[in-house]
Amino acid sequence: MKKILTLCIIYEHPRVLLGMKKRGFGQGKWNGFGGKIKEGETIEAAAKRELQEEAGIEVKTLAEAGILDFEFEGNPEILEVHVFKGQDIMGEPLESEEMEPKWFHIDEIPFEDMWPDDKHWLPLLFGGKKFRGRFLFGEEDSILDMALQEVKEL
Ligand code: 6U4
Repeated sequence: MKKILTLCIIYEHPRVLLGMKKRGFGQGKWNGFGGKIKEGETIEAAAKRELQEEAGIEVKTLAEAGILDFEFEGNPEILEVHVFKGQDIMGEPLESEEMEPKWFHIDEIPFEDMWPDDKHWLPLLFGGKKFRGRFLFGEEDSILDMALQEVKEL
């Protein structure tokens, strides 16, 4: 069972836009913006819609940076997360019911309050690399196993 999700990191050097997730999956963590794909929607269209819904912004430039599979021990469901890098935003980020957006300096990313996989792949995204990865999570979101590699094409 695979569930496809989007995740969008806005990176306009040297600032990075993250959102504090206020509810649902990943609550209490700083994260990119994203969510599920709706029927009939492309993955990129879903990424753009979630940016609008969760942060109130549009982006001129959006490129897929990586694909990550997340698995949870004892759970057959795999989350296939399509990670996008966005820049040239239009509008000011606005708080939504789901997210409180905030700009961070690239040297001050709050990794300790993020999903623990982020510190592994975010540097690749910042460096303009493409990547594929797989993370297996155990209790309290600890990483039990991981594989991550840079790829030429996704
Ligand atoms: P709804 O139904 O909107 O409440 P919710 O349960 O909040 O859904 P949703 O749709 O916001 O979930 O999707 C979860 C988001 O979390 C997606 O953008 C993907 C992201 N995500 C999931 N696992 C992650 C992980 N290990 N690392 C990460 N982001 C992750 O950086």
